[in-house]
Amino acid sequence: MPIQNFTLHQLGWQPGYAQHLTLQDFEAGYPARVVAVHRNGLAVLSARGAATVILPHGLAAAVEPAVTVGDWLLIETDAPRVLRVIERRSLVARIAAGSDHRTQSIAANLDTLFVVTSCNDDFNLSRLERYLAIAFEAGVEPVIVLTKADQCADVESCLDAARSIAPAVAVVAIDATSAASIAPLAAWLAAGQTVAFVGSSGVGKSTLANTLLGNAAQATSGTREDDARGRHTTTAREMFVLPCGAWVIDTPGMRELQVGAIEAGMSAAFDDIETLAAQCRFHDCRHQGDRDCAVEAAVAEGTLDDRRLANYRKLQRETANAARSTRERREHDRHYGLLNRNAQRLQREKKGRDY
Ligand SMILES: Nc1nc2c(ncn2[C@@H]2O[C@H](COP(=O)(O)OP(=O)(O)OP(=O)(O)O)[C@@H](O)[C@H]2O)c(=O)[nH]1
Ligand SMILES: [Mg+2]
Ligand SMILES: [Zn+2]
Repeated sequence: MPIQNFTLHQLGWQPGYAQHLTLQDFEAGYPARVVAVHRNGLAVLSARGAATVILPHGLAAAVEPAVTVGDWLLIETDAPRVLRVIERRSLVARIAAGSDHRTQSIAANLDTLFVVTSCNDDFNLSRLERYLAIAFEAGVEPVIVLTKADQCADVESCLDAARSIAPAVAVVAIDATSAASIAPLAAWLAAGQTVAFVGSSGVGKSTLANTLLGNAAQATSGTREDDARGRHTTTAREMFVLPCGAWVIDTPGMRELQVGAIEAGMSAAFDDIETLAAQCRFHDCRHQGDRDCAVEAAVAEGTLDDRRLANYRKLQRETANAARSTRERREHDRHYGLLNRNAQRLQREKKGRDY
């Protein structure tokens, strides 16, 4: 693809970002958007074109979760040096696989999160609820995309089921391999908009990205690897522009998507349960055999699905665990930071005595 110059507006810049910058910031540097994270640096695009920059250690350590695709940086005017990471408008994140419960960034500064699942094997309401809670927590509009509609005998019941868990969220069923079929997605793909695809491996995220790209360069060249079964699977994260001017972030399918401390996202995704909970007799009702529990009454009446309640409980537990781990890690870091500073002070005093 020829190197293209984009205006800030085309890159997705919005006036809100400037609120966090001073006049001095604009004199010292210019905004650039992270379009790929490589081992040897961050690929950025700005009104000046493409560049690769390295995030200084101090800056990297100060931004948590880490800088990711979609982030905006302020780059020094006369040198390819990052001055600061511009405050994010939104961040989609999860808890990294492994034990230490750190939050891992998926994509920053999105306008829309396409939650992709297929109408067949992958279709799972509890998984969809999990993604919706993450999108709401991030402050990003979710859209549920049901792929492989061409291989499903009863698309309508998939659509109805998806709508039943989130009445306010748009749901579209498509054949990701067909350009005509994906036309309904255009509503979220105006120039300068940034969207990401998330969902299990094999549901068709990259296929959809390629169909959106049409005859433009392949969305996935260089970012896919054949796995043991000869399938193509997305391995890297990058952002690319569609012919319509929208930016797309394709992500690798995640086998286990653990949620962080997403209290606000949970309230938005499960507002029906939280409204019911407000009517329970006891304000600390656990909705498990407690007296006069409005939530369990709704399950008994058949107005609330017990699958949905079980999933809500499960996600609440994950949220509480994540919040506790973050608290514990902060305390741990504070404690060791203090020990370290004391050790350094002792060393300095000792040195002073030696001379
Ligand atoms: N018939 C049909 N096939 C599809 C559709 N969407 C995806 N496929 C096929 O499903 C397979 C997997 O699609 P990918 O686009 O690689 O899936 P992915 O979500 O990017 O997977 P990961 O990168 O592993 O996360 C490919 O063989 C696609 O051709 C669809 O809507 N209809
Ligand atoms: Mg893929
Ligand atoms: Zn209750």
